[in-house]
Amino acid sequence: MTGRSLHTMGQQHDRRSWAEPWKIKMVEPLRMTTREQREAALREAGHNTFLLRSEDVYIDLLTDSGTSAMSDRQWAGMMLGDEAYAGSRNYYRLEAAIQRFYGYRYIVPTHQGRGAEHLISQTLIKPGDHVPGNMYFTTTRLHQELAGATFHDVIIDEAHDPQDLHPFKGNVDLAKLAALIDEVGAEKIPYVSLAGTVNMAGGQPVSMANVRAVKELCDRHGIRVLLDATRMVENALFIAEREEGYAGRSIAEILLEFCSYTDGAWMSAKKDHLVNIGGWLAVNDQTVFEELRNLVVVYEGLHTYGGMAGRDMEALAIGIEEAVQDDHVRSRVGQVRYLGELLTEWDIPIVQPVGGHAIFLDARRFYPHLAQDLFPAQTLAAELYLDSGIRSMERGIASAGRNPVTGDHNRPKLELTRLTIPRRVYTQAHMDVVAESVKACYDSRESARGLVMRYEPKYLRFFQARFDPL
Ligand code: P70
Repeated sequence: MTGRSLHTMGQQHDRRSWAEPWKIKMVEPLRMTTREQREAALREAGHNTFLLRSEDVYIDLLTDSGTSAMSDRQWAGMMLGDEAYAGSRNYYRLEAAIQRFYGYRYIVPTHQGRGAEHLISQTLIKPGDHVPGNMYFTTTRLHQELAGATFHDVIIDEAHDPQDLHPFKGNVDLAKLAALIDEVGAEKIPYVSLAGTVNMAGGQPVSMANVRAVKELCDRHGIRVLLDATRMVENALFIAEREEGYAGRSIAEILLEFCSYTDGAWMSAKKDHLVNIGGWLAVNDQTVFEELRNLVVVYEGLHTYGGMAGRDMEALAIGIEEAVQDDHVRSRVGQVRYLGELLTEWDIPIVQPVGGHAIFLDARRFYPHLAQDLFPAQTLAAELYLDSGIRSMERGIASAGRNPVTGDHNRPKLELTRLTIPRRVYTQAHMDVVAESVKACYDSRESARGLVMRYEPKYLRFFQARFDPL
């Protein structure tokens, strides 16, 4: 560790002193395990980190979804739950918060993101339709396919190259989108599925110029632009940092402008919004809203709770406001960047530039001796757990599933292991421990031998698949 010239978080933001904009009021003890215990736990979990018990995990970087720490205000809000079946006061607070910070007119609450994806897909997609998007997301694409659509990746090529330093690797390639419109016809495209940031590309942002251009192109063809707003707050910070004309603008202003170029959004509130459960859908078109509001009662619950308790909606309404505070977003993304800089300093292959919510280890370059069919990223997640009890997630060939027509594996260019940082949960010292464990795995990389899949479920196989070591 000698000779490292790291920027502190303060230096990253041109300030002399800087720290997390919160202090800790309640703690949850962590449990450390022995290597023997971890070997047994991993075997029992079929070498799949989704199947580990949380008790057997030391630092849990599986996901930033539902794992954030709520604030004292959010916990206080939990006591103000109005648990009326219909017309809960908390619903109206939630509706007002979404209207204020995202700018959409009509709101439908759901229990989490995929509930919203299900409703919007079933409402807008007809069998035989085509949905273009800036890289696939697992649940998003599955709901589009289940509704009868074919998904088309129209992200810029740079997004598929972990070493390309493009500042907005989440951007839509307008030529690819225009070519698809020409090929299948605008009437077969119910909407463009735009995500900010792009999870599977490494948490990479979309620029304001790009969303504006996508909107212009789509308006000419009468195609809607719908936003997966799950990590849009983080996207807004990258715009402030990297896009001309946005320096010094607040996260809230940028978020509102970005959303104004879209016709609606779905949200997994378990990320940006600092709650353990929740989601929503929002649109500006009243007819679409009425269909969504009708369908929500079939699958989620009445349209004033959509699967959430009143107290959940209150914590969410408060979380939305906390999520757009500039200091919070800088601290959150700054912590991810700090871990990224440590690993970069040690020449460990990660996706660059570092994205908003996670570090993505590049398992192809980590394990150049492993063929993709031996699940290098899954192997790395297992090795990291064995080394230190840190839990990460595969985002490679296992996550990509199979081609619905040919039945063969989808083989994505990106074969990544994700270290996802929950919001307001871990300290910088935890980040140091994580970096040291990744380094230990990197130093012993030649001994990794890969995995074979012994059990494969039909849907979203990565959640429940089981593997054997080779
Ligand atoms: C993650 C979580 C969820 C998610 C997302 C984006 C960009 C929609 C959703 C769905 C949880 C997850 C989901 C599938 C595989 C692994 C992990 N992402 N859009 O960890 O929202 O989970 O609330 O139904 O990232 O990245 P929800």
